[in-house]
Amino acid sequence: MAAEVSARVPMITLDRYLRSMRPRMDARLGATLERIAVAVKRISNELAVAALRGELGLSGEVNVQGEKVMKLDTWSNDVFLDSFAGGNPICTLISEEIEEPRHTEALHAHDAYALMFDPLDGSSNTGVNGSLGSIFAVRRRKRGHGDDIADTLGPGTDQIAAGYALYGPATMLVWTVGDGVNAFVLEREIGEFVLWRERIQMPARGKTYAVNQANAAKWHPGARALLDRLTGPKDKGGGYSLRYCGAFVGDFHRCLIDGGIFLYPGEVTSGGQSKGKLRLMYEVAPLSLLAEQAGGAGSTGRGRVLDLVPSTIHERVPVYVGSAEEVALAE
Ligand code: FBP
Repeated sequence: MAAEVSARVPMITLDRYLRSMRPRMDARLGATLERIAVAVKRISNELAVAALRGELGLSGEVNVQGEKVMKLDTWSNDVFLDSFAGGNPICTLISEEIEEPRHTEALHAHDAYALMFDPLDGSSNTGVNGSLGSIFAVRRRKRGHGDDIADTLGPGTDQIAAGYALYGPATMLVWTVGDGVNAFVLEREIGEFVLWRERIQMPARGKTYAVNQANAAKWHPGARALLDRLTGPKDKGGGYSLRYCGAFVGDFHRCLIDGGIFLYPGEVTSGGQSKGKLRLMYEVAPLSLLAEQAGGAGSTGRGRVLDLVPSTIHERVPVYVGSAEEVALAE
């Protein structure tokens, strides 16, 4: 009994861990991650009872992407906006659910960051109690920025922090500030995120691939060739199993822990190559930074995601992300 109890005593909470990273990590970045953690706790609690509160299903709205918005998309978006309403240190908010960037009222002297986020990833899973997530990234804003957000439209290497929350059997918060990937689990008894693993290394090679195979006929032949290889005979580099949960975060997390690859290829249209479905600024670039920080990779199929310079905040890109060997094969 004594051994069992003492084994559970060391508990490194998120705030304690962030404080231990100072001064090599900017305190404002720590404050931002703590605010995100509060938003994630609120969303996690709400998801657990949303069905009982009649909050599943469509809100009747259509977002800037032309997608039908779930009630929980809107709710989660409001929680993120509320968490950063007062500015300091976030002065610009870019969300999947809002057409234009939202600038916070009070511009404090040391406001210097923009937060881009997907408040509820995998929202088609809300009605079926499937995996869901939130994705975020932080970028610096130059002084005297105002409403012109050109300074946030740099390559993914400009991200100074990125991460996601995974709402599964456990709620997890996984993030990087450019110094490895750390994962925390929500300890509901005390309402704190507790360190689970730090400096996670993604296996160089996996055994699974995640893709909506139903679109294969519309893909670039290279993407189909990849699928043929992964599903081909084991002795020819194949023998992979398909695992697809319908939430980018859930599929990415599997790659992070067990290796493998997630892909959402572009579709070849009469007008040439389409851009795929997923958004660069608040889905693909943040998870590609995490992949690289864990020894994996993120590619568009033609090159490194983090080198891409977006032209708009809601830009879509094809993505191949996960273990280094599979992403290299995809390219
Ligand atoms: P949102 O739910 O945030 O719009 O994200 C897009 C997404 O749901 C990803 O999470 C997921 O990987 C993909 O779309 C699923 O797309 P499809 O239904 O075409 O397989």
